[in-house]
Amino acid sequence: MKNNAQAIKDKLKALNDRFAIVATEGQIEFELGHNEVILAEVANQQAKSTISLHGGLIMTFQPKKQEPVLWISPFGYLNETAKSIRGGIPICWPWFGPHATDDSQPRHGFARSVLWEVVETQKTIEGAIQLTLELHNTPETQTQWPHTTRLQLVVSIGKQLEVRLITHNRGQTPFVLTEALHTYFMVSDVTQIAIHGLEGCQYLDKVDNSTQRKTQTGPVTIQGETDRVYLDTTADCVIEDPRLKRRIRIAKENSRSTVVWNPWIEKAKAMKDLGQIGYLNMVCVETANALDNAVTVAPNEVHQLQAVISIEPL
Ligand code: TA6
Repeated sequence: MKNNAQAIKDKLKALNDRFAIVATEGQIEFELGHNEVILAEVANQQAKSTISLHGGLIMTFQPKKQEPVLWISPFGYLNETAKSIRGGIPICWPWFGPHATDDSQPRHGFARSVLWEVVETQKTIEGAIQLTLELHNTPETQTQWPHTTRLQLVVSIGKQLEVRLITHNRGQTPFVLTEALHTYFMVSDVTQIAIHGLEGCQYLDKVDNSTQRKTQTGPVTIQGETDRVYLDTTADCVIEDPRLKRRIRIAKENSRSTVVWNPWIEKAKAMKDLGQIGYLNMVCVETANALDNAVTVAPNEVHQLQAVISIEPL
């Protein structure tokens, strides 16, 4: 146990020696969080953010003089199956939802529940801090995903939050993946918000067993359990939050699906890590490629899923 603690301390020191940027106008440092998870703490003139190396989870993002943009469980422990802390931006990869053929595989893939490696930190000319994490094949992931891939997560923290999930196919054969930046947004009261951008889109409604395609009329509002995969949409989404007097804009690239999820009261109770009223303060609007929008990546090709999250006054 002592050796393990020392090994983590040594790792932390090595990360800080190599990757920390300490400057008055912008910095990134590595610290130890709960359960000995290493966290990247970013703070600059424009925003602050915490990113966990466990799962590459962007836990928080808060632009200067603004309320937090992401919702994160106040019960910030790794959940009962140690998949991920609920909240922030879990990475669903290389599949979204249940595995297509094997129920014993974890929901939403394995990227959110394994350790990522830091490969680069830098300060951009705009003054943002950029952190690049990488996930390599291991003997364990190879059994779940028998393809030679390099997965990178590039996170840029500035006035806006930019997230790029980059899949490199380093093998000899094409593969098909589904994926999502499963983003939990903080809202004042989920029953009072409106999500724009999906008007006229077709969606599969998991609450209605996804039996038929439905068409969205008007903005999405949440008045009960909501679990929808909107297909064939590349549009920006905007969460309008009158009480917080803000709009959250989610602009995306190389994403053809948007998932909207709120578990509502009963499911939230069963989940334990949402708390009594957690469901009221969160909504997931996920930049995704799911179901029919699965992506094929040819050998030596790179696929880059991107979301840019920014705040506008209302
Ligand atoms: O993206 C929506 C969804 O697939 C829902 O069906 C819901 O269960 C949610 O993700 C959370 O999944 P998790 O495995 O993190 O509990």
